[in-house]
Amino acid sequence: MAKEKVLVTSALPYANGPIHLGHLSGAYLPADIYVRYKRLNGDDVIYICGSDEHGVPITLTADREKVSPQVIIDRYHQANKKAFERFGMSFDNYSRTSLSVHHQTAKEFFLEFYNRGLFTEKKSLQFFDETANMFLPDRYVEGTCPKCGNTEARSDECENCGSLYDPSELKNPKSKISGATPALKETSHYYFPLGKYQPALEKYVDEMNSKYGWKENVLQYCRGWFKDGLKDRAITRDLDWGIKVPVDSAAGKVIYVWFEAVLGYISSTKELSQLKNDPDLWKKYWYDPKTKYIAFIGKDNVVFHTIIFPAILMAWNEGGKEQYCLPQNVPSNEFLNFEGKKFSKSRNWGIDVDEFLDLFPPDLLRYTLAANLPESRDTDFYWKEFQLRNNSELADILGNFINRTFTFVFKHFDGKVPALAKLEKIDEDILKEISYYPKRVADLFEKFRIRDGVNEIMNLARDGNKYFNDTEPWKTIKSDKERCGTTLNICLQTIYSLAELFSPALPFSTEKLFKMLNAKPVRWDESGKPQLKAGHQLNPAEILFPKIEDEKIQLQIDKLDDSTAKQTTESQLVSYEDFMKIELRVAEVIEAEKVSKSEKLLKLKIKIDDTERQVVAGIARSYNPADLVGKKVVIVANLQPAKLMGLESQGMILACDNTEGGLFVINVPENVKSGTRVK
Ligand code: B3M
Ligand code: ZN
Repeated sequence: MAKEKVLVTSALPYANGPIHLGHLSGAYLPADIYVRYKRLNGDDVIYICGSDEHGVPITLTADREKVSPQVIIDRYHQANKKAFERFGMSFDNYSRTSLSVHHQTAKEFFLEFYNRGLFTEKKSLQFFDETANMFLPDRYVEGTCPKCGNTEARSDECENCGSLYDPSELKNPKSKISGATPALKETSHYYFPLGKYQPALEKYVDEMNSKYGWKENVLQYCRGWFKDGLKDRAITRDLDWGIKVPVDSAAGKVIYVWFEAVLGYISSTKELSQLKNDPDLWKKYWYDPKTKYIAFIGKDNVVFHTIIFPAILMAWNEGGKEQYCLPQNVPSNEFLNFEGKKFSKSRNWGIDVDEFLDLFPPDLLRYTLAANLPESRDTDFYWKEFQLRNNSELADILGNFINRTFTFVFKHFDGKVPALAKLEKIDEDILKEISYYPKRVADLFEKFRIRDGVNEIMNLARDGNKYFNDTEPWKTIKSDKERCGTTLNICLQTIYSLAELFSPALPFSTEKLFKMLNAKPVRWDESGKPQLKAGHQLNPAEILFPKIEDEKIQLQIDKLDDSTAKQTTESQLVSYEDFMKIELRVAEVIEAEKVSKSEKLLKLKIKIDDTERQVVAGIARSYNPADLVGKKVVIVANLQPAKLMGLESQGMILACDNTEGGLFVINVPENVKSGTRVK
């Protein structure tokens, strides 16, 4: 295929919190796999992203933490940039919208339109918080969506049904600052004439779809908005934080975050030009009508990328100056949920990328997410599935095939690629199969069916294992060494292809695999042909995908339960009287033994003053029963008795867990007598 010039962007994440797995699945991992594949394909690709650092999500977080927005964006820009790196995101540039190059770009667009008289200035009623003495744009207000009834809708946008409306239409509005019902107060804003562009936008969407096949979910959204009729959109806001409106009469107003954030793709490319000392680099992509521009996003961002951003670019292009290219495709993913529920920072449900990568290598996560991308419907991350994907696919299929082949070649052929002798049908069949793979996977990747592409590659590893089994090298090594060599040669060629095909999804492991093969990647379409010459020296194998033990996964699942329990208690304050109802007492352990069939539980006999009781405690992983005897602990003495694994527990021992999941009792000083009340 001819070399393409490809510009790829992923939605700019707000720098107001850590990146979690849901983000990765939505707009980042699929884009990274696509970009890495395109690079191997020999296409001319740049991959652009950065932090979105303006708008109400940032100021709300800052308000909540009582710090300035600058503190928030500095913290999360750095943290997210680093997390993306650890995850193996191969951005050519990760910029931030607080940079002056971005402010200038946004102002340039604004002024161009302003000077051309494109905007209208309109008075409208906006929510206003009397106590905080400020206007409440966007997410500062929550209420019920006038279209779908979602009770967590924002002042003029509903995440649930994707509709946009006028603030005065929102039902039951509440201020996020004071909780009060906000007043509507008159203010004046500049409006972008979106309605004027509707015919051109409809034509654009139709044309792109018929040429490049847009995803059904994206088309549905677009058709919905077109049907409702596009309305003019206010593109300024009454806020302190953001890009000041570059017009004297608009003091105290900033450019609406969505108007400027999408321009962040352009300014991030400009920054890349500066960094590379190639001032015109960005123009080579943005101003070339042949550029294939692909914008990866999550489904909540569709309207901004298929309607608002193209309209802004069309409006610019009408000025007759340079012509920006518009997105050719907008692969938008549905959502990834976590263990059956939505990710939620406030409800402590989910896991951040950084936390995850402290526990497991990035490729395991990349594979699990890639194999289950929410491309056509919402999907879920489950810890058990993560373990299964690693243990029974990466380890048992891919890893096992690589390992048994390498072991055999090192044992019987000195780690050198054996020669090919006469081919049998089974050999020709698999060689043919391998040769189809690069195109088969490329066709899927080109259609943004990244999940299917990645799952397809694992089928080649399955084929490899089957071929190894069917050709029985452990037998032929004794009966016909030449035949044995031939089949192992073919196994190694298969592994080479796997290394190349998997490299976009598993960049870290395949880098190691190429080292083991003592070889480099070739162009994508070449990777289906045998690449390893007879006699080529390999490097010793290492285990690429160790199995994950049940306990390590259980620990994560247990943690989830803990955090849900924590939320309910943390959210309610208790009175002193209520606290005093809980009778905490020092007790001495006099007997301790393991509860059979339980890894967690110990049965203890304890003494409070002179009375003895039986307590069952979940501390077996952290203590030897014998070491507990004679130890003083704190116990909730007036807890209703409960049965645990059939054993009565008359009270509960206070203990705290550490990050590794150990549970440790609270230490009581030596000189405190058993029975003493703890307050
Ligand atoms: N920051 C929304 C988000 O992080 C927004 C995307 C901007 S793309 C230009 O979900
Ligand atoms: Zn709605």
